[in-house]
Amino acid sequence: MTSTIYILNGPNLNTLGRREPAIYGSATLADVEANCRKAAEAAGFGIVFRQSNHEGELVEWIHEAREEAAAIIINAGAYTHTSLAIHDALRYFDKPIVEVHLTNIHAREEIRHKSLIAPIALGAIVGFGPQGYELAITALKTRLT
Ligand code: DHK
Repeated sequence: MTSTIYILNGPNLNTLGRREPAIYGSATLADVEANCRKAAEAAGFGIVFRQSNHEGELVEWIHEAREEAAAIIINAGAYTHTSLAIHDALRYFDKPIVEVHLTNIHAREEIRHKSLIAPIALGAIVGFGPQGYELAITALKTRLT
């Protein structure tokens, strides 16, 4: 079985470190990726780490992951709250999914409380900033080995 994890990031996460740092923090997406690479190496996983501002591209990557990945870690950004297309693609993935958010979406505006990913995820890690991605990798280590 493959030991690759796809780590997918949705819209605006390319601006991490510059966008509303009081909310999203000062780490950049490159920092998050570097931390993920370290954590994945320690856990014995390879990772594919990507970001897109386009819903359809995220859907295509989820389809690709069905063939290539043992699990998906996803921060779908605002699409978390709106995208039935991403929800449907993740249902078809049929392997463990961990939802990650930098912020505690439940403590923010009501529109962010609803996640279309949560009902089909193994679990969700929210509110721990970039560390959430590392916690997700650790959780998958337990689940997949
Ligand atoms: C990131 C975003 O871009 C928002 O649209 C979500 C999420 C929350 C985060 O906390 O990582 O509502």
